[in-house]
Amino acid sequence: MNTLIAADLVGLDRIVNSDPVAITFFIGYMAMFASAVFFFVERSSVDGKWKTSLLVSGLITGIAAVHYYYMRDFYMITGTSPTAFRYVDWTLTVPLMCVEFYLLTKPFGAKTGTLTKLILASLLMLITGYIGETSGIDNNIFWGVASTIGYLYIVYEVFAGDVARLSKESNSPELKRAMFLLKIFITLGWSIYPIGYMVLPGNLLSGVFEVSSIDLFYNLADAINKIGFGLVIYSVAIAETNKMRKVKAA
Ligand SMILES: *C/C=C(C)/C=C/C=C(C)/C=C/C1=C(C)CCCC1(C)C
Repeated sequence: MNTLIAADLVGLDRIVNSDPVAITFFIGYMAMFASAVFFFVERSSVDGKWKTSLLVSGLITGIAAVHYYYMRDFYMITGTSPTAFRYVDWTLTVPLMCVEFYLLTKPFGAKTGTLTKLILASLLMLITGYIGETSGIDNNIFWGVASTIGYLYIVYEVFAGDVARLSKESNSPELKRAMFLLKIFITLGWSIYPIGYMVLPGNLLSGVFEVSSIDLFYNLADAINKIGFGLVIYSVAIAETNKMRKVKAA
């Protein structure tokens, strides 16, 4: 068979023809996969409770890698957004990011109630977001606003609620720095998603970008937030591990 025809069948022509959306799916998949391997392997370099945090980072990027594998193929074959895969991915990975916050603040008395509130808010955000993306042009602003309420609640918890209060009680500068960076991810990094959502027909940015650019926003945001978030956790885990080892050695 002629190789061009074969490439055409699996949609590889989109990459050959430098379709930016296809390329970001391709790179996104490799980046998530490589990060998952990194976090799993690095578990052995950190102590005790930090192993769980790195395990969760590995799961977040690993689950995303599997979804990107399917989303990439879906996009290359159909040329449309893999919305259902996207939301299944987020429904698994966003609650796991809430678990990361819980694990960080647990030594200072975080309760599972806080974790439950964060997870419920993220489910509100994602379920209404999914309805908004799939229910057509008339309602997507309404559902987008509903989703934003869930999002703002998470921002509130991290800046002024339980998570903020508990991390203030820590006397570790490393943990405080990590919390500061995670707040930036939640406010700036996560805000890329609603901006992407607004390119949908009938929404505030429709017409400014092509509809397919929603996946450019989402792919970029996922890489920043899932991998970046994991690296922040990794750096505090390494710093705290080294500190403990020095104390033990002295
Ligand atoms: C790894 C995946 C992450 C961190 C996904 C985060 C997703 C959001 C913060 C999505 C937010 C949305 C809104 C705030 C309003 C419009 C609909 C959404 C779902 C795109």
